[in-house]
Amino acid sequence: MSSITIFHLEGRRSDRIVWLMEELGLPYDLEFKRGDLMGSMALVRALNPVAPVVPTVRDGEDILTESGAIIEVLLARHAPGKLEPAVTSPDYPAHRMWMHYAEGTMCARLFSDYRAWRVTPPTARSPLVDSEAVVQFAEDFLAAHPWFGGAEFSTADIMMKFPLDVATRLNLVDETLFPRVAEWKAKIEARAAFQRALARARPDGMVGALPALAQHAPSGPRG
Ligand SMILES: N[C@@H](CCC(=O)N[C@@H](CS)C(=O)NCC(=O)O)C(=O)O
Repeated sequence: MSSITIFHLEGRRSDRIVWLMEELGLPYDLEFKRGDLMGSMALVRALNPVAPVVPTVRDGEDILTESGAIIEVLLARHAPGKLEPAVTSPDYPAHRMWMHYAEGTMCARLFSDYRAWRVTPPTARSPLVDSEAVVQFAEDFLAAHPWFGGAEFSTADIMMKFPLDVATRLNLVDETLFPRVAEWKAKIEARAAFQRALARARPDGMVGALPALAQHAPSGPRG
């Protein structure tokens, strides 16, 4: 048994931690009920009844939640200096920003639009920062940088794959408007570690996928 156990739901944010471990070549145990999201959640609830969310990771005596923080803790403890730019690198500030943007802004905006647009399909773009605006921000960054961490593949890419998949899979944005994001996804999906992670984390593909929206907001200027 490894000291690191990942409590997992197929196709959800815990994929990030499985992928991280595959990129690092570190051993880990994976806990989930194959094809049974409710059964997998029951395992998490038994471990962490107060805050049952996925991913939850047991690292020795510690129970860790929040995927970005889990990645930072696992790297600092088990692979210092790997998969992130040094603090002295010019890439460091952007890497940190994307590490936190993925959940703090991108997932927040995507899921808020998803919930609202499922109830009332949008006829106009929001004057606020909406799904198209957050994906455009990513597209613009990738026009000038090969990876979200700058020059090299990093944990910022691991954080950003989930929301950028959500944006297109759930039809929150028109995928054809974001060719740099599409190229980046293709590069990610060609990585051997990503493919190993998929084989382990999603042996049956997506399980219980949320339905795609019938309609997203019309693209173009906001307001
Ligand atoms: N910001 C958190 C989000 C965690 C989260 O919401 N995970 C979802 C699965 S992707 C979950 O646990 N859903 C079950 C629930 O909210 O009851 C993270 O990055 O870990």
